[in-house]
Amino acid sequence: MNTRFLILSLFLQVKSETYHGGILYPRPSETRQVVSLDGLWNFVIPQPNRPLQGFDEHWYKKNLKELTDVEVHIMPVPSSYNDITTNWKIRDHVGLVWYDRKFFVPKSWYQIGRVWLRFGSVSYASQVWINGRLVMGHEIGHLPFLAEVTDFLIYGKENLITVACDNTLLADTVPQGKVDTLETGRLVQTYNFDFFNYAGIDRPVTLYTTPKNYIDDITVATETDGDVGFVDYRISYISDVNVTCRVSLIDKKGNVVAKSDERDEPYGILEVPKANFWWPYLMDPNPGYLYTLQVELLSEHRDLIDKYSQPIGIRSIAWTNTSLLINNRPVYLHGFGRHEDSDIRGKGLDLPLIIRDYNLIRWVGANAYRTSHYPYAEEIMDLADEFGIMIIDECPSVDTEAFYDSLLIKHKNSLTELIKRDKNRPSVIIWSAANEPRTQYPQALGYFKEVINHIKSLDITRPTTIVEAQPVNSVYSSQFVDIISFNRYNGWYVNGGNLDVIPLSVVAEATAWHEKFNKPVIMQEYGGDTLEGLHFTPDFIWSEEYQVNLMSKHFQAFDQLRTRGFFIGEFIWNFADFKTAQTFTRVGGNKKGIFTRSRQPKASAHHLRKRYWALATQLYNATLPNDLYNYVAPPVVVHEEL
Ligand code: GCB
Repeated sequence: MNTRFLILSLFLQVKSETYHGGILYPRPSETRQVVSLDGLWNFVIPQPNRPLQGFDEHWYKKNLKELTDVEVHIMPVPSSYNDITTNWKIRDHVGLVWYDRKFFVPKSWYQIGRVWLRFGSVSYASQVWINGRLVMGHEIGHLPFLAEVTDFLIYGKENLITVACDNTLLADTVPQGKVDTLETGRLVQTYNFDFFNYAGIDRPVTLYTTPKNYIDDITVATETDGDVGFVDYRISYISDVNVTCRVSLIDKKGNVVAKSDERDEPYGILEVPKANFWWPYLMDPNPGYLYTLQVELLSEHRDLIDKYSQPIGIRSIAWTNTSLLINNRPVYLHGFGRHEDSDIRGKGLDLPLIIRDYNLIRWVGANAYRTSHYPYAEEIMDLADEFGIMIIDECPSVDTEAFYDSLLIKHKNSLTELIKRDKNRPSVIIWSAANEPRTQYPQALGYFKEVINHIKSLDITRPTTIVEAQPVNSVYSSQFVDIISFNRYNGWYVNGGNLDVIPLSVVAEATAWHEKFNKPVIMQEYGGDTLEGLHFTPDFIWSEEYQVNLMSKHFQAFDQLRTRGFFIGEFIWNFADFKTAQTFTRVGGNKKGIFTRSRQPKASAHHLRKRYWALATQLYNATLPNDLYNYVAPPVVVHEEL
């Protein structure tokens, strides 16, 4: 039996009540309070032969801790649940799992206005109850969702929150998967994408308040002209009284540098003379400059009703058929494909890990990465804004094999939610509609035409891409995008063991993509699996030497391509080793990282660091770090012949 059928049918019943407003990140202010529900939750998996046990027995009305015929675990939130216990049946479970915890709501919140419940993400589908009453449902992982819960709470008392979470992937989920039944009757989840299908409440859970009349959403677009910055804003609010919106732009020192005029309309353009532009890392000594857009909802008598502060960066993006420009300067992207992945917590948000990752990204001299193959946590994106790392923001569509109408609807929904979430981020410079769909099928034509049109209907300020893996002459999709992206594993899946062929193949393929579509081209993935500590000279596949030499051959190709004017980026696969499904082609996961899964450098990381810093020096005059090269000998002095 497929457990998803039930959860989805219930899901449909609540769908019409699902919240359709903005999904602003919960931030405390003079008018808003935020309380975290992260911590240790109770966790239960139904009995193996009773996948719907939780629904049959109304677990959402009970304390999971008191159940007697199932094992109750303690589960940290946020985290993926798969690798926390010692039980493979939990790691490989397919279908519903249940979480609950108690929490206290202060009496002072009674009639405070509104109380909201927000999940950073739950993978894959979920339903949420408070005190036994269904509050909301959400499908598609890696994206936030929220609902107003004012009338569901008991004020000044303990409350119960219950979450049912279903990790099943089918033909019409984003991403697609398939459920098979083994001879023993156990369900197994299969999928073609190459990362472990981690599940659970993997991002923060927050309860927060807003006044009854409140700021619902903020949309910002910025432009630059000389040293003047322009901030175009639109505020949406919910109010049953007449209100105005006072908008102020505040710099890092706390000075108000621009503000709305006396009419305080919910839209307008702020002009910032001598603006500090948001620059990418290494392009400017002061990258990632962020202002605060302070929005105040005011009553007719100018009393403060609600206040929300949104970080923004002032920058422009433009693109031609050969280049991508930030603040009117062409950029060359040098970075990675990545994953949200680490030991034990899986895809769960982990602050020490994400700070370590950004320290490594900056150490290695990368200026960009792609959120392969799904949207990353908002806390991760905040750091990209702050450090000036350029992001290709990918929705969760990966390895789509068949194009159904029902899938198209969900694919578009995932983009609606992603763009709603990330539209104000200066770091986001390209929307990626999908990774490696089977675009050689004619159905891909109508499908991707609609997907790209959908993105354009939501945001025309950023270019779009689809990351292709099919040969250039067989794709039905890339005609619709602004920037061509392709993945190719020369020296690995293609011509494994034959590194000498790489420069020729890469130059030929990148050139063919440009000639066919007349658009800028990025190589989004190249690389080879490498077991740290395995050494061979001459190089041999899987060794550290092989990975280094495979990279050098690509660097030669990239440098040739850079002279041709249309090649705008190189992304190695992958930043770090990561877990995959169990298969004979993967030894403990995918090992194409230049860092290990515990974030230590392989030889390739040192090698890549020399290239990325050399590029930054050549292109943007960045100063080389003084530990880039180890001392070997005094510089060789060449004596002129007498
Ligand atoms: C790809 C995929 C990526 C895989 C990678 C590999 O083309 O986009 O998800 O992990 O190849 O290592 O096979």
